[in-house]
Amino acid sequence: MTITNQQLFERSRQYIPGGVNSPVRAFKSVGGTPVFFQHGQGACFWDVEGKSYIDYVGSWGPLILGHAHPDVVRVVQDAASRGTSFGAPTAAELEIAELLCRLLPSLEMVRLVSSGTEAGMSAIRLARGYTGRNRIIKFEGCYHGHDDALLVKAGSGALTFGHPSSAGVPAETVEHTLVLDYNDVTGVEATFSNLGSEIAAVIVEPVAGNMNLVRAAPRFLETLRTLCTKHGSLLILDEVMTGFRVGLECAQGLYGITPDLTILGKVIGGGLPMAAFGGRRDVMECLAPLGPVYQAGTLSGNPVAVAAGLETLRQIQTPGFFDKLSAMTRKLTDGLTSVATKNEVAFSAQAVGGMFGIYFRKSPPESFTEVMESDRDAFNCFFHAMLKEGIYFAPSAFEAGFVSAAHSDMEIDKTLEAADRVFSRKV
Ligand code: KE4
Repeated sequence: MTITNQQLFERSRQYIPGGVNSPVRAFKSVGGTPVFFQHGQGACFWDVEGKSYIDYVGSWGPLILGHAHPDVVRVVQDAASRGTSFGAPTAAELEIAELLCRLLPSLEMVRLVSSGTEAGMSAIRLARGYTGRNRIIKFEGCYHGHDDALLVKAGSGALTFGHPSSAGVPAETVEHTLVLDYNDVTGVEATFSNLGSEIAAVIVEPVAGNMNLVRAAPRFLETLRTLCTKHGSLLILDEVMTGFRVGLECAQGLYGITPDLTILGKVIGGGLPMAAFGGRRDVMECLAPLGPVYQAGTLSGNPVAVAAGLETLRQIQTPGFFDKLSAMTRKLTDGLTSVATKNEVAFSAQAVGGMFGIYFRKSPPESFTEVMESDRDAFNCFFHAMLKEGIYFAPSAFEAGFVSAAHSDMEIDKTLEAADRVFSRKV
Protein backbone atom coordinates (compact mmCIF):
# COMPACT_ATOMS: atom_id res chain seq x y z
CA MET A 1 0.00 0.00 0.00
CA THR A 2 1.58 3.33 -1.09
CA ILE A 3 2.03 5.73 1.77
CA THR A 4 0.34 9.11 1.19
CA ASN A 5 1.54 12.71 1.62
CA GLN A 6 -1.10 13.13 4.34
CA GLN A 7 0.09 10.08 6.26
CA LEU A 8 3.73 11.20 6.10
CA PHE A 9 2.76 14.71 7.17
CA GLU A 10 0.77 13.46 10.16
CA ARG A 11 3.67 11.25 11.29
CA SER A 12 6.34 13.89 10.61
CA ARG A 13 4.52 16.36 12.82
CA GLN A 14 5.09 14.01 15.74
CA TYR A 15 8.85 14.23 15.42
CA ILE A 16 9.66 17.42 13.49
CA PRO A 17 8.16 20.82 14.44
CA GLY A 18 5.41 21.47 11.89
CA GLY A 19 6.50 18.32 10.10
CA VAL A 20 9.20 20.22 8.22
CA ASN A 21 12.81 21.26 8.54
CA SER A 22 12.17 24.72 7.16
CA PRO A 23 8.91 26.63 7.77
CA VAL A 24 8.02 27.64 4.21
CA ARG A 25 7.76 23.93 3.27
CA ALA A 26 4.77 23.48 5.60
CA PHE A 27 2.24 25.07 3.19
CA LYS A 28 1.09 27.29 6.08
CA SER A 29 0.78 30.29 3.76
CA VAL A 30 -1.27 28.44 1.11
CA GLY A 31 -3.01 25.86 3.31
CA GLY A 32 -3.35 22.17 2.63
CA THR A 33 -0.94 19.26 2.98
CA PRO A 34 2.68 19.59 1.92
CA VAL A 35 3.85 17.30 -0.86
CA PHE A 36 6.55 14.82 0.15
CA PHE A 37 8.95 14.18 -2.74
CA GLN A 38 11.02 11.09 -3.33
CA HIS A 39 12.67 11.46 -6.75
CA GLY A 40 13.60 14.23 -9.14
CA GLN A 41 14.89 14.26 -12.70
CA GLY A 42 15.47 17.33 -14.84
CA ALA A 43 12.56 19.79 -14.65
CA CYS A 44 10.32 17.36 -12.77
CA PHE A 45 10.00 15.54 -9.50
CA TRP A 46 7.70 12.85 -8.13
CA ASP A 47 5.90 12.67 -4.79
CA VAL A 48 5.55 9.60 -2.58
CA GLU A 49 2.22 8.81 -4.26
CA GLY A 50 3.91 8.64 -7.65
CA LYS A 51 2.45 11.90 -8.98
CA SER A 52 4.80 13.98 -11.10
CA TYR A 53 5.15 17.76 -11.02
CA ILE A 54 6.94 20.34 -13.13
CA ASP A 55 9.14 22.07 -10.54
CA TYR A 56 9.35 25.90 -10.43
CA VAL A 57 10.98 26.00 -6.98
CA GLY A 58 14.16 24.05 -7.71
CA SER A 59 14.94 23.68 -3.99
CA TRP A 60 14.49 27.50 -3.72
CA GLY A 61 17.10 28.26 -6.35
CA PRO A 62 20.07 25.85 -6.17
CA LEU A 63 18.90 23.48 -8.93
CA ILE A 64 19.72 25.71 -11.90
CA LEU A 65 20.67 22.56 -13.87
CA GLY A 66 17.50 20.72 -12.79
CA HIS A 67 17.13 17.65 -10.59
CA ALA A 68 19.83 14.92 -10.57
CA HIS A 69 21.91 16.34 -13.41
CA PRO A 70 24.04 13.33 -14.46
CA ASP A 71 27.32 15.25 -14.38
CA VAL A 72 26.59 16.63 -10.91
CA VAL A 73 25.59 13.18 -9.63
CA ARG A 74 28.77 11.70 -11.11
CA VAL A 75 31.15 14.19 -9.46
CA VAL A 76 29.30 13.91 -6.13
CA GLN A 77 29.60 10.11 -6.18
CA ASP A 78 33.26 10.38 -7.16
CA ALA A 79 34.05 12.90 -4.40
CA ALA A 80 32.17 10.90 -1.77
CA SER A 81 34.04 7.74 -2.73
CA ARG A 82 37.29 9.53 -1.84
CA GLY A 83 36.05 10.75 1.54
CA THR A 84 33.07 12.89 2.58
CA SER A 85 34.97 15.35 4.78
CA PHE A 86 38.50 16.00 5.96
CA GLY A 87 38.24 19.02 8.24
CA ALA A 88 41.42 20.15 6.55
CA PRO A 89 42.19 22.21 3.45
CA THR A 90 41.70 20.64 0.02
CA ALA A 91 42.76 21.69 -3.48
CA ALA A 92 39.11 21.76 -4.55
CA GLU A 93 38.35 24.56 -2.07
CA LEU A 94 41.15 26.58 -3.65
CA GLU A 95 39.76 25.78 -7.11
CA ILE A 96 36.26 27.04 -6.31
CA ALA A 97 37.63 30.09 -4.47
CA GLU A 98 39.75 31.01 -7.51
CA LEU A 99 36.75 30.43 -9.79
CA LEU A 100 34.39 32.60 -7.72
CA CYS A 101 36.98 35.39 -7.59
CA ARG A 102 37.46 35.12 -11.34
CA LEU A 103 33.74 35.20 -12.09
CA LEU A 104 33.00 38.07 -9.67
CA PRO A 105 35.57 40.91 -9.91
CA SER A 106 34.42 42.36 -6.56
CA LEU A 107 35.63 39.19 -4.82
CA GLU A 108 39.30 39.54 -3.95
CA MET A 109 38.98 36.86 -1.28
CA VAL A 110 36.21 34.45 -0.30
CA ARG A 111 35.37 32.12 2.56
CA LEU A 112 33.13 29.09 2.18
CA VAL A 113 30.40 28.26 4.69
CA SER A 114 27.44 25.84 4.75
CA SER A 115 24.38 28.06 4.42
CA GLY A 116 23.25 31.50 3.33
CA THR A 117 22.39 32.30 6.95
CA GLU A 118 25.97 31.56 7.97
CA ALA A 119 27.27 33.72 5.13
CA GLY A 120 25.03 36.65 6.09
CA MET A 121 25.77 36.33 9.81
CA SER A 122 29.51 36.22 9.14
CA ALA A 123 29.45 39.16 6.74
CA ILE A 124 27.62 41.33 9.29
CA ARG A 125 30.11 40.41 12.04
CA LEU A 126 33.01 41.09 9.66
CA ALA A 127 31.61 44.49 8.66
CA ARG A 128 31.19 45.44 12.31
CA GLY A 129 34.69 44.19 13.13
CA TYR A 130 36.27 46.01 10.20
CA THR A 131 34.51 49.35 10.79
CA GLY A 132 34.37 49.24 14.58
CA ARG A 133 30.73 50.31 14.28
CA ASN A 134 27.56 48.47 15.36
CA ARG A 135 24.64 49.87 13.38
CA ILE A 136 23.41 48.05 10.27
CA ILE A 137 20.69 48.82 7.75
CA LYS A 138 18.42 46.22 6.17
CA PHE A 139 15.20 46.61 4.21
CA GLU A 140 11.68 45.46 4.97
CA GLY A 141 10.79 42.41 2.89
CA CYS A 142 14.39 41.35 2.39
CA TYR A 143 15.52 38.10 4.03
CA HIS A 144 19.15 37.30 4.73
CA GLY A 145 18.79 34.10 6.74
CA HIS A 146 17.80 33.67 10.37
CA ASP A 147 20.72 35.39 12.12
CA ASP A 148 19.37 37.15 15.23
CA ALA A 149 20.58 40.59 14.14
CA LEU A 150 18.61 40.27 10.91
CA LEU A 151 15.33 38.88 12.30
CA VAL A 152 13.94 42.38 12.59
CA LYS A 153 10.79 44.14 11.58
CA ALA A 154 10.51 47.83 10.90
CA GLY A 155 10.26 50.11 13.87
CA SER A 156 7.36 52.54 14.20
CA GLY A 157 9.10 55.59 12.72
CA ALA A 158 11.53 55.97 9.85
CA LEU A 159 14.50 56.45 12.13
CA THR A 160 13.56 54.08 14.92
CA PHE A 161 15.47 50.88 15.25
CA GLY A 162 14.01 47.50 14.55
CA HIS A 163 12.00 45.22 16.77
CA PRO A 164 12.57 41.45 16.81
CA SER A 165 10.51 39.61 14.19
CA SER A 166 10.99 36.34 16.05
CA ALA A 167 10.58 35.15 19.62
CA GLY A 168 13.88 34.38 21.25
CA VAL A 169 15.65 37.42 19.81
CA PRO A 170 16.51 39.84 22.63
CA ALA A 171 15.63 43.47 21.88
CA GLU A 172 19.24 44.41 22.58
CA THR A 173 20.37 42.16 19.75
CA VAL A 174 18.47 44.16 17.17
CA GLU A 175 18.75 47.59 18.70
CA HIS A 176 21.52 48.40 16.22
CA THR A 177 19.52 47.21 13.21
CA LEU A 178 17.60 49.82 11.27
CA VAL A 179 14.88 48.65 8.87
CA LEU A 180 14.16 50.93 5.92
CA ASP A 181 11.85 50.70 2.92
CA TYR A 182 13.19 48.90 -0.16
CA ASN A 183 13.71 51.27 -3.11
CA ASP A 184 13.16 54.30 -0.86
CA VAL A 185 16.09 56.57 -1.78
CA THR A 186 14.84 59.45 0.37
CA GLY A 187 14.69 57.26 3.46
CA VAL A 188 18.23 56.01 2.90
CA GLU A 189 19.54 59.56 2.38
CA ALA A 190 17.83 60.79 5.56
CA THR A 191 19.22 57.90 7.59
CA PHE A 192 22.77 58.39 6.41
CA SER A 193 22.61 62.15 6.97
CA ASN A 194 21.62 61.43 10.58
CA LEU A 195 23.69 58.36 11.39
CA GLY A 196 26.16 57.84 8.57
CA SER A 197 29.26 57.81 10.77
CA GLU A 198 27.73 55.08 12.96
CA ILE A 199 26.69 52.67 10.21
CA ALA A 200 28.85 49.58 9.78
CA ALA A 201 27.01 48.17 6.78
CA VAL A 202 23.98 48.10 4.57
CA ILE A 203 22.79 44.63 3.54
CA VAL A 204 20.39 44.35 0.62
CA GLU A 205 19.09 41.86 -1.93
CA PRO A 206 19.91 43.52 -5.28
CA VAL A 207 16.87 41.77 -6.72
CA ALA A 208 14.60 40.96 -3.82
CA GLY A 209 13.26 37.41 -3.90
CA ASN A 210 11.81 37.02 -0.41
CA MET A 211 8.84 39.32 -0.71
CA ASN A 212 8.15 37.74 -4.08
CA LEU A 213 10.40 39.22 -6.79
CA VAL A 214 10.92 42.99 -6.54
CA ARG A 215 13.63 44.61 -8.65
CA ALA A 216 15.84 47.23 -7.06
CA ALA A 217 15.61 50.56 -8.86
CA PRO A 218 19.07 51.33 -10.29
CA ARG A 219 19.10 54.70 -8.46
CA PHE A 220 18.41 52.88 -5.16
CA LEU A 221 21.51 50.68 -5.43
CA GLU A 222 23.60 53.56 -6.80
CA THR A 223 22.60 55.68 -3.82
CA LEU A 224 23.52 52.90 -1.39
CA ARG A 225 26.92 52.58 -3.04
CA THR A 226 27.57 56.34 -2.99
CA LEU A 227 26.49 56.81 0.62
CA CYS A 228 28.39 53.78 1.91
CA THR A 229 31.54 55.08 0.23
CA LYS A 230 30.99 58.60 1.56
CA HIS A 231 30.43 57.48 5.16
CA GLY A 232 32.90 54.60 5.36
CA SER A 233 30.15 51.98 5.65
CA LEU A 234 30.31 48.65 3.84
CA LEU A 235 27.81 47.71 1.14
CA ILE A 236 26.90 44.02 1.40
CA LEU A 237 24.98 42.58 -1.55
CA ASP A 238 23.05 39.48 -0.58
CA GLU A 239 23.33 37.41 -3.75
CA VAL A 240 22.43 34.10 -2.13
CA MET A 241 19.44 33.92 -4.47
CA THR A 242 20.54 36.14 -7.38
CA GLY A 243 24.12 34.88 -7.51
CA PHE A 244 24.67 32.96 -10.77
CA ARG A 245 20.87 32.85 -11.10
CA VAL A 246 20.16 36.17 -12.81
CA GLY A 247 23.29 35.93 -14.93
CA LEU A 248 26.93 34.79 -14.88
CA GLU A 249 27.93 38.23 -13.59
CA CYS A 250 25.23 38.06 -10.89
CA ALA A 251 23.03 41.03 -10.01
CA GLN A 252 26.05 43.20 -9.25
CA GLY A 253 27.08 42.79 -12.87
CA LEU A 254 23.58 43.53 -14.17
CA TYR A 255 23.45 46.75 -12.15
CA GLY A 256 27.13 47.69 -12.46
CA ILE A 257 27.46 48.01 -8.67
CA THR A 258 30.65 46.98 -6.87
CA PRO A 259 29.86 45.90 -3.29
CA ASP A 260 32.40 45.72 -0.50
CA LEU A 261 31.13 42.26 0.43
CA THR A 262 28.89 39.74 -1.33
CA ILE A 263 27.13 36.75 0.13
CA LEU A 264 26.44 33.75 -2.10
CA GLY A 265 24.69 30.41 -1.73
CA LYS A 266 22.18 28.14 -3.47
CA VAL A 267 23.55 27.78 -7.06
CA ILE A 268 27.19 27.67 -5.91
CA GLY A 269 26.47 24.47 -4.01
CA GLY A 270 24.55 22.82 -6.85
CA GLY A 271 21.97 21.49 -4.38
CA LEU A 272 24.41 20.58 -1.59
CA PRO A 273 24.99 22.64 1.57
CA MET A 274 27.39 25.37 0.51
CA ALA A 275 27.47 29.17 0.65
CA ALA A 276 30.16 31.81 0.73
CA PHE A 277 30.97 35.38 1.61
CA GLY A 278 33.74 37.48 0.12
CA GLY A 279 34.88 40.82 -1.16
CA ARG A 280 37.59 43.40 -0.49
CA ARG A 281 40.91 41.90 0.60
CA ASP A 282 41.47 44.51 3.32
CA VAL A 283 38.11 43.58 4.82
CA MET A 284 38.42 39.80 4.44
CA GLU A 285 41.87 39.81 6.05
CA CYS A 286 40.21 40.84 9.31
CA LEU A 287 38.94 37.26 9.55
CA ALA A 288 40.53 34.65 11.79
CA PRO A 289 43.14 33.26 11.64
CA LEU A 290 44.59 36.48 10.16
CA GLY A 291 42.55 39.04 12.03
CA PRO A 292 40.33 39.58 15.07
CA VAL A 293 36.93 38.63 13.58
CA TYR A 294 36.18 35.03 14.45
CA GLN A 295 34.31 32.75 12.03
CA ALA A 296 34.51 28.97 11.65
CA GLY A 297 32.69 25.83 10.46
CA THR A 298 33.22 22.08 10.76
CA LEU A 299 31.96 21.36 7.25
CA SER A 300 32.94 24.63 5.59
CA GLY A 301 34.28 23.86 2.11
CA ASN A 302 33.03 20.28 2.32
CA PRO A 303 34.61 18.34 -0.58
CA VAL A 304 31.34 16.72 -1.75
CA ALA A 305 29.49 20.04 -1.75
CA VAL A 306 32.42 21.75 -3.45
CA ALA A 307 32.40 19.08 -6.16
CA ALA A 308 28.70 19.71 -6.86
CA GLY A 309 29.30 23.47 -6.84
CA LEU A 310 32.29 23.29 -9.16
CA GLU A 311 30.39 21.18 -11.71
CA THR A 312 27.39 23.48 -11.57
CA LEU A 313 29.55 26.58 -12.00
CA ARG A 314 31.36 24.85 -14.87
CA GLN A 315 28.10 24.07 -16.67
CA ILE A 316 26.61 27.57 -16.34
CA GLN A 317 29.64 29.06 -18.09
CA THR A 318 28.62 27.28 -21.30
CA PRO A 319 28.23 29.99 -23.97
CA GLY A 320 24.56 31.01 -24.25
CA PHE A 321 23.53 29.27 -21.02
CA PHE A 322 21.89 32.35 -19.51
CA ASP A 323 20.47 33.60 -22.81
CA LYS A 324 18.59 30.31 -23.12
CA LEU A 325 17.57 30.20 -19.45
CA SER A 326 16.36 33.82 -19.52
CA ALA A 327 14.41 33.22 -22.73
CA MET A 328 12.69 30.14 -21.25
CA THR A 329 11.85 32.06 -18.07
CA ARG A 330 10.46 34.94 -20.11
CA LYS A 331 8.40 32.50 -22.17
CA LEU A 332 6.81 31.36 -18.90
CA THR A 333 6.12 34.82 -17.49
CA ASP A 334 4.92 36.32 -20.78
CA GLY A 335 2.77 33.25 -21.42
CA LEU A 336 1.16 33.35 -17.97
CA THR A 337 0.45 37.06 -18.39
CA SER A 338 -1.21 36.54 -21.77
CA VAL A 339 -3.46 33.68 -20.64
CA ALA A 340 -4.43 35.71 -17.56
CA THR A 341 -5.24 38.71 -19.74
CA LYS A 342 -7.25 36.49 -22.11
CA ASN A 343 -9.28 35.32 -19.09
CA GLU A 344 -9.51 38.83 -17.60
CA VAL A 345 -7.64 37.89 -14.43
CA ALA A 346 -5.76 40.69 -12.63
CA PHE A 347 -2.29 39.22 -12.94
CA SER A 348 1.27 40.27 -13.79
CA ALA A 349 4.66 38.58 -13.91
CA GLN A 350 8.29 39.37 -14.52
CA ALA A 351 11.56 37.51 -15.03
CA VAL A 352 15.14 38.38 -14.18
CA GLY A 353 17.43 35.76 -15.69
CA GLY A 354 16.32 32.38 -14.37
CA MET A 355 14.13 33.71 -11.55
CA PHE A 356 10.62 35.10 -11.77
CA GLY A 357 7.73 36.63 -9.87
CA ILE A 358 4.01 36.11 -10.43
CA TYR A 359 1.54 38.55 -8.88
CA PHE A 360 -2.21 38.77 -8.57
CA ARG A 361 -2.18 42.51 -9.18
CA LYS A 362 -2.19 44.47 -12.45
CA SER A 363 1.53 45.30 -12.49
CA PRO A 364 4.70 43.99 -10.84
CA PRO A 365 5.21 45.54 -7.39
CA GLU A 366 8.05 48.00 -6.87
CA SER A 367 7.90 48.09 -3.07
CA PHE A 368 7.00 45.96 -0.06
CA THR A 369 3.75 47.93 0.30
CA GLU A 370 2.77 47.12 -3.27
CA VAL A 371 3.58 43.45 -2.74
CA MET A 372 1.20 43.41 0.22
CA GLU A 373 -1.55 44.79 -2.04
CA SER A 374 -1.47 41.60 -4.14
CA ASP A 375 -4.49 39.27 -3.95
CA ARG A 376 -3.14 36.55 -1.68
CA ASP A 377 -6.34 34.47 -1.80
CA ALA A 378 -6.25 34.44 -5.59
CA PHE A 379 -2.64 33.25 -5.46
CA ASN A 380 -3.52 30.47 -3.03
CA CYS A 381 -6.38 29.27 -5.26
CA PHE A 382 -4.06 29.40 -8.29
CA PHE A 383 -1.34 27.53 -6.40
CA HIS A 384 -3.61 24.62 -5.46
CA ALA A 385 -5.33 24.47 -8.85
CA MET A 386 -1.95 24.30 -10.57
CA LEU A 387 -0.74 21.72 -8.04
CA LYS A 388 -3.66 19.51 -9.11
CA GLU A 389 -2.49 20.01 -12.70
CA GLY A 390 0.97 18.75 -11.72
CA ILE A 391 2.62 22.17 -11.66
CA TYR A 392 4.58 23.05 -8.49
CA PHE A 393 5.02 26.76 -7.77
CA ALA A 394 6.46 28.12 -4.52
CA PRO A 395 3.89 27.51 -1.73
CA SER A 396 3.73 31.20 -0.82
CA ALA A 397 2.64 34.42 -2.54
CA PHE A 398 5.79 36.01 -1.14
CA GLU A 399 8.44 33.87 -2.81
CA ALA A 400 10.19 34.02 -6.16
CA GLY A 401 10.11 31.13 -8.62
CA PHE A 402 12.89 29.48 -10.58
CA VAL A 403 13.37 27.89 -13.99
CA SER A 404 16.20 25.46 -14.68
CA ALA A 405 18.22 24.63 -17.77
CA ALA A 406 16.25 21.36 -17.83
CA HIS A 407 12.94 23.18 -18.48
CA SER A 408 12.10 22.96 -22.18
CA ASP A 409 9.28 24.25 -24.39
CA MET A 410 7.35 21.13 -23.45
CA GLU A 411 7.22 21.95 -19.75
CA ILE A 412 6.48 25.61 -20.35
CA ASP A 413 3.71 24.85 -22.86
CA LYS A 414 2.17 22.30 -20.48
CA THR A 415 2.26 24.91 -17.69
CA LEU A 416 0.58 27.55 -19.88
CA GLU A 417 -2.14 25.13 -21.02
CA ALA A 418 -2.82 24.27 -17.36
CA ALA A 419 -2.87 27.97 -16.42
CA ASP A 420 -5.36 28.68 -19.21
CA ARG A 421 -7.70 26.03 -17.81
CA VAL A 422 -7.24 27.37 -14.28
CA PHE A 423 -7.65 31.05 -15.19
CA SER A 424 -10.74 30.28 -17.32
CA ARG A 425 -12.33 28.96 -14.15
CA LYS A 426 -11.65 32.42 -12.65
CA VAL A 427 -9.16 31.46 -9.98
P1 KE4 B 1 19.88 29.62 3.84
O1 KE4 B 1 20.37 29.80 5.25
O2 KE4 B 1 18.40 29.19 3.78
O3 KE4 B 1 20.79 28.74 3.00
O4 KE4 B 1 19.95 31.05 3.10
C1 KE4 B 1 19.31 32.15 3.69
C2 KE4 B 1 19.03 33.19 2.61
C3 KE4 B 1 19.83 34.32 2.56
N1 KE4 B 1 19.64 35.27 1.62
C4 KE4 B 1 18.65 35.14 0.70
C5 KE4 B 1 18.46 36.23 -0.33
C6 KE4 B 1 17.80 34.01 0.71
O5 KE4 B 1 16.80 33.91 -0.21
C7 KE4 B 1 17.98 33.01 1.68
C8 KE4 B 1 17.09 31.79 1.78
N2 KE4 B 1 15.97 31.77 0.89
C9 KE4 B 1 14.84 30.98 1.30
C10 KE4 B 1 13.75 31.16 0.24
N3 KE4 B 1 13.02 32.34 0.42
C11 KE4 B 1 15.19 29.55 1.50
C12 KE4 B 1 14.00 28.63 1.70
C13 KE4 B 1 13.79 28.29 3.14
O6 KE4 B 1 13.91 29.18 4.02
O7 KE4 B 1 13.45 27.10 3.39
